Amino acid sequence: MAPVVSPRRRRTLPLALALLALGGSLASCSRQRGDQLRLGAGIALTGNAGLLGQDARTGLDLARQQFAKQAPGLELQLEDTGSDEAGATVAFRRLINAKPVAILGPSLSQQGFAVMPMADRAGIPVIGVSTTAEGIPQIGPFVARVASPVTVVAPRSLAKAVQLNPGIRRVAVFFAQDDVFCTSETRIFQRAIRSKGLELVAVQRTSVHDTDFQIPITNVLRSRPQLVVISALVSDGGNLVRQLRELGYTGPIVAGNGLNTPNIYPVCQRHCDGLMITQAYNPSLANASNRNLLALFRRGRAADAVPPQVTAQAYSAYQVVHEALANLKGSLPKGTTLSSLPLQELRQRLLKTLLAGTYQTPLGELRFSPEGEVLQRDFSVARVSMAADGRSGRFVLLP
Ligand code: 1QQ
Repeated sequence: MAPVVSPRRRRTLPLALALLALGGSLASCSRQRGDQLRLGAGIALTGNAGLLGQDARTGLDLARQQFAKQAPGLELQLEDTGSDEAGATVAFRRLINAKPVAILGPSLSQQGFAVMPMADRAGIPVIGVSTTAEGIPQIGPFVARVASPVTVVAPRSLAKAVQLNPGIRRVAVFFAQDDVFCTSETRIFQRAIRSKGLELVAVQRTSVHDTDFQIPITNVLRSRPQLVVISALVSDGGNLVRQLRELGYTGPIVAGNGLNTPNIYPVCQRHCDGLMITQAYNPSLANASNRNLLALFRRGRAADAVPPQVTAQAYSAYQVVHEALANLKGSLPKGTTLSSLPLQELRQRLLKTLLAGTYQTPLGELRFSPEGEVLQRDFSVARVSMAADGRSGRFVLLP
């Protein structure tokens, strides 16, 4: 018996069939173009480093908007790593199982040494967005980063502080001993202090979990430092800065990359004023990529709002992967799609193409060493300038 078709269904059936056919041909068309690839990202959205990871999330989101209409299409899978190794391990396991073409992240070097080897062993290119400790690219052949290392970054803020305060002789250092980025950064700071002939009058260990610094600060202030240099993360570092000022320290403070976010404002408030921090991002850079980032960032914000460094780094990481995939696609024989390559081969060729490329990003021109270390040219040093109410501030780039 013929199926009973209601008059309404009879009218809509041909249309439905036509749409189905069109959908099918569109699907096979997009498969043919090979344009839908998965990009993983493991970022600290919660915990102590969440305040830095939020900046990265903004950058990834803006890059996704910017490149949404350009081939190849990337589907971004973002996982929260939390701020420790255990959270990062869960997030990276999930990402690896999702079979991405590459993974961006994690936020902290401390997490990177735990999870980058996982991606490396799986043969997945993993691009550090904000991991600046020494040794990250050396983790394995599939590991690279867009964040310039402490060896390049840290000495600049110290040199600027000394240039602006030529009378300085006595320097005290604080560092969080339970974070590998902090121990790496303080090593570079301390080397730079000694090489300038300055006296290291105190080296004080703290923890990223500390909130009360009264005792270590009291000990350090006894050594009468004329400059304080801090390697810590956002919450502990911000509290340390605030308590240093509350306990009477009035000299200059150099802070490391762990405090490099406007999200420190609610933590150290008016006491953030004057902090000196090296910047791998200059918002006034006049290239097309930075103009795009600024325009996207300013939508729904003040017309002169500027993205934090980590936002620009995350945006750049996404851009580099996107452009490397586009370059790779261009090198394939006509008619060959990226997704027609076996996934492992695609990842290997992506890595090779990525490391060989030159990219005009919001961080300026980026290239990579064969080992995956980023080669960046442009840096500056910012001085944090807080409004009188202690709520808002700016990172003012020093000449
Ligand atoms: C690192 C860092 C972080 C503090 C930046 C988010 O530089 O862990 O290497």
